[in-house]
Amino acid sequence: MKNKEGQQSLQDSLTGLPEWASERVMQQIRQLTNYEPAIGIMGKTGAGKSSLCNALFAGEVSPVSDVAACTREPLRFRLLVGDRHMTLVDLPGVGESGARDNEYAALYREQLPRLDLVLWLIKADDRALAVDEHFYHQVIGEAYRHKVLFVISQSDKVEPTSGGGPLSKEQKQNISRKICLLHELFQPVHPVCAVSVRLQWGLRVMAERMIKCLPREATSPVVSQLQPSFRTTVVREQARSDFGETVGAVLDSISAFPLIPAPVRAVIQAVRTTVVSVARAVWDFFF
Ligand SMILES: Nc1nc2c(ncn2[C@@H]2O[C@H](COP(=O)(O)OP(=O)(O)OP(=O)(O)O)[C@@H](O)[C@H]2O)c(=O)[nH]1
Ligand SMILES: [Mg+2]
Repeated sequence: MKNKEGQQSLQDSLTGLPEWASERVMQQIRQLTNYEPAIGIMGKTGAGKSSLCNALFAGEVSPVSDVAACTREPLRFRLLVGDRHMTLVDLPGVGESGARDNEYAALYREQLPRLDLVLWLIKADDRALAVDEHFYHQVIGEAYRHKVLFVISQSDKVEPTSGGGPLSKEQKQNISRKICLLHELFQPVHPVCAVSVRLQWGLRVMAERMIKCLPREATSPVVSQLQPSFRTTVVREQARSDFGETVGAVLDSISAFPLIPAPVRAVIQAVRTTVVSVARAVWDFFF
């Protein structure tokens, strides 16, 4: 219902365009509002992948294991919030022994192009980072590094551990050191985050970072999958602005068609600002 209202407002902002052009714009907007995002999760077994997903996203995501590795092959989970879907892909490999780089490289080459983002978890008290480093450099490769967001998980396990209370000043200092260390080792494209699901610490900042790292067409659909407490103003405004930009880009791409008549191109360019502000205004109807 709301969705229809949003579509009608956008449709109205396109009057003046020939029907074929406005149809085309509306079709691409419908694609944007129905986009199903996909996020990959990596990290050694027990890093806290399932726990983090359950904490961030609304609805049950995947079983949390206390003992043995329960994630071997890429496991796909489809989340449903309202009438929107998102896919989470639990990716295997990091920390496994044996020379299986080629096998994993093939698997990742197949998975990575389809993922909007990869969350790579490193447990706060894990010091065996050579394995992660090796995997990052040998298997992920240059082409996909911009899709990786490193997350230090279980930050409450950083020394000196206290026993369940909030993080001490010393722990926070050691977390900062760990963040610096990861920057040195991986030279990541995006800044490293740190969280503790147990203490519900760092999650809001992490969610904001994640939204910033996503491709523009994926931000709004991911925001609608977040737990309500992480749909902060910052997150929502970023998504709203990204949605406006993607709608603007739709108009630009049509106006760049080689055979488009000059007067039509002029109309498209003239309505662009209005259409983008309408898209921003009706964002809440869609997401
Ligand atoms: N102290 C603490 N424990 C945590 C935290 N997050 C997860 N855990 C615990 O760590 C263990 C492993 O968590 P999972 O979420 O199952 O880890 P996983 O990476 O999904 O593990 P696999 O599926 O086996 O690869 C569980 O016992 C969790 O309860 C945290 O922030 N702090
Ligand atoms: Mg798991």
